[in-house]
Amino acid sequence: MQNIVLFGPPGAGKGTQSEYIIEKYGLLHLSTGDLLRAEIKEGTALGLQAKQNIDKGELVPDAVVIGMIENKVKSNPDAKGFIFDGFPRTVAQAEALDKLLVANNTAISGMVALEVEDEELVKRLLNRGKTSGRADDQDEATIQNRISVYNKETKPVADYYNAQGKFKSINGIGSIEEIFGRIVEAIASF
Ligand code: B4P
Repeated sequence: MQNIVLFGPPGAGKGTQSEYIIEKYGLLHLSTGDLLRAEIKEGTALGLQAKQNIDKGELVPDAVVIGMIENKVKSNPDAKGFIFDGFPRTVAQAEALDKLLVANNTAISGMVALEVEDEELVKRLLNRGKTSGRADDQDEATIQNRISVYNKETKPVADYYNAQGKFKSINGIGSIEEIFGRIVEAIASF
């Protein structure tokens, strides 16, 4: 089974590149951002709680996202593998994911990190905010908060996989096709 984590700051292109990865490798796409936005759209209790965190640029509590991923992994026993997009975002989430995969007789193959500088992230997200309708993309202070939460809580996840020899970092600036080419090279090295 091939299980890839796509990593990077908000707006680095994780969602964008995931679509190409799914098509090439036939993996199942698990985006915690998409799953949470679907809960918000349906107006579930989980969605209402998550919306309060997301709109402020904060992370949703670990237990909530870990529970969602557990359900998805367990309900897809025949998947060829998974692309984890935007998850894990804390070391506690990474530890929970490792345990979950071991229980399912599999493991993470590797993590690919997209490197993009802050100024470009802000530009991309404000630009997406013009059409996405996402409150967290529309206000520069909220975007800056998302970037600082990433630096504090999410960046250590890269060290977690690096310590396991499962980390590759690539340049996330360039055309979508160029970046995808770099991702394919990184995946081939796992
Ligand atoms: P996510 O939905 O994961 O999204 P994201 O970080 O905004 O963006 P992504 O990197 O996928 O960007 P995209 O490809 O779309 O998270 C949203 C929120 O949900 C979080 O802030 C948090 O509150 C919550 N959440 C999610 N997962 C969680 C977890 N595990 N734990 C706790 N909370 C969680 O690209 C962005 C823009 O850039 C697009 O407009 C795109 O067109 C553009 N773009 C992409 N590639 C480009 C390129 N090469 N050049 C120029 N522009 C490009």
